[in-house]
Amino acid sequence: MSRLILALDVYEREDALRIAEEVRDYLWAIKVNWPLILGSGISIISELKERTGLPIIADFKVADIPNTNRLIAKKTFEAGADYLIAHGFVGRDSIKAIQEEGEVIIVVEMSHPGAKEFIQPTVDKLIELANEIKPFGIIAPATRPERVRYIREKVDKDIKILTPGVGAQGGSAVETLKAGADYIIVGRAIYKSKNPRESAKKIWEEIENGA
Ligand code: U5P
Repeated sequence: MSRLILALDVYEREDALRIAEEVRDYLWAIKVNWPLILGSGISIISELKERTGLPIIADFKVADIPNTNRLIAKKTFEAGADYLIAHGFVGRDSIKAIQEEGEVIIVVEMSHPGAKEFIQPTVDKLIELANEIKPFGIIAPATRPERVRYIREKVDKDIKILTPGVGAQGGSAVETLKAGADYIIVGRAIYKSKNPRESAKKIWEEIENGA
């Protein structure tokens, strides 16, 4: 099974469906984020699922009180999403409210430079939270393989590590997998390329040969 996840951050429905169909053979899942939902509506989730047959990860980075998290989660899973990404820093009760509706993925450390300001100092507590409530997976930064290694050592083996930051943000798929990541998330390096299928194939081959 592939270990590549496409971050499909385009606005237009037609672009999203075309790119998804072109690259689906090299993917484990498709991640949708606010740009696509705001551009094309929530129905794009079920359309992508029908066209590709792949799991859909809704990267809404939900960060609210338990009741609002539950309301958001309910609609997201009803729309066909298989996983919902949420922030852990809002506390256990907020995450548990999502888990009552479906599978959650918790952000433990983000990939951008600013993640060092507030999120990185909180990582140990977020790992503790993950080990306690056992989400499907957690998000860790492909831009900092040494942090992926640190997180992998501390987080339970059965919790998957999903890592954005490969390609446009400078991270390497092979280095990130060697550090212990389970899945690589790639957006611009695929959907902005002249030939998304070829670009996805190249990264898939790198993953298969290098990990
Ligand atoms: N994403 C990150 N870093 C994080 C969490 C999520 O890049 O720490 C998301 C972005 O919002 C985007 C994708 O959807 O992963 C990465 O896209 P790209 O940099 O490969 O284009």
